[in-house]
Amino acid sequence: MSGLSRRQFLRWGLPAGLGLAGAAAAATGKEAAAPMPPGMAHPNPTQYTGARPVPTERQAPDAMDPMQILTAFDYGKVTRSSNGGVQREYTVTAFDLEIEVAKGVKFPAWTFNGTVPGPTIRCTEGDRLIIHFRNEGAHPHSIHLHGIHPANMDGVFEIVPPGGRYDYELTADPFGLFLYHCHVMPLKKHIHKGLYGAFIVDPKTPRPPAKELVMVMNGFDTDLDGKNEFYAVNGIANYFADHPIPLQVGEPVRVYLVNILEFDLINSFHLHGNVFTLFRTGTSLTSSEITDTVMLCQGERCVLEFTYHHPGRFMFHAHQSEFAELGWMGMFDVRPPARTA
Ligand SMILES: [Cu+2]
Repeated sequence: MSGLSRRQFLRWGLPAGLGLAGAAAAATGKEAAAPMPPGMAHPNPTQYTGARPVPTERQAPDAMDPMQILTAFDYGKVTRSSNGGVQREYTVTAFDLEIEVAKGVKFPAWTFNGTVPGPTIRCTEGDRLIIHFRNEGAHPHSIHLHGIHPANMDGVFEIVPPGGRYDYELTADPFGLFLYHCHVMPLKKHIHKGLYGAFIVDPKTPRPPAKELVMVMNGFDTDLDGKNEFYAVNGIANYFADHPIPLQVGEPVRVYLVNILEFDLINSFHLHGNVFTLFRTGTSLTSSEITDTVMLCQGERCVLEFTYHHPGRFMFHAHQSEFAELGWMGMFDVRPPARTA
């Protein structure tokens, strides 16, 4: 994190001696807040409350389902203004939840809406977005979105304490594949514990129709030694090896690929029996490359498009063999083309 540390934020933003509960009171105007550093004023009032976490709209699933995450898009609650503008409202709640990250292996995660990764937030460029964030976890958190937005919507300095709330308001810009994650220090802990998700901004003229899949590449340090014991796509090691993704010969497929893997410098995606058209970051509709392997550092994304020519089972996996062997491996089950009578 460049610029101000959280400690500096607390020092400048609050009367001396106040903790996070005090921060909450100050920000709600119950006590006079000290002046903010330049550029850190809040045109939109924060909703820190400082109250104890009270479960509200928790909708934790019974179990993590990477297949569901693969095709679930949260388009928010849509309202239209008189001039035809689209506003989308999302509710994202952070809370702590033990999840199963490999068969029989539990991990004490910090989640957005009860899954790791959190919901895939989706919209169209130019939409007005309001993300109602509630922190019902035991630690301070935030939502840092990638993309263009005002400084106080960046989720870096406006740290939301347990029991607190914050509304992120922004106009979706530009189109592309982005991500969001908590930006509270120590960052690698808040990310690796599970606070991240994909953020898709569609172009105004939609991409061509395709079967669309979200793959968030992640990992888990289950023994807290600063290294990952398990690697995964959408949160459970080897899930798509045990549950192949059904495709059809001739069917256009689009993968929104996000790398949020902590501790390891790079990650990758390799497709068997095929090549894909690569759109780095998804911010252009012109492809940069046709390949079968792409490498991403943490936070990088790309859109992949491909169509299978042959039926059968085809692997996809990290081309770091170690990652593949520790869970980052899946299968496509490509079925013959549907017969027409
Ligand atoms: Cu956090």
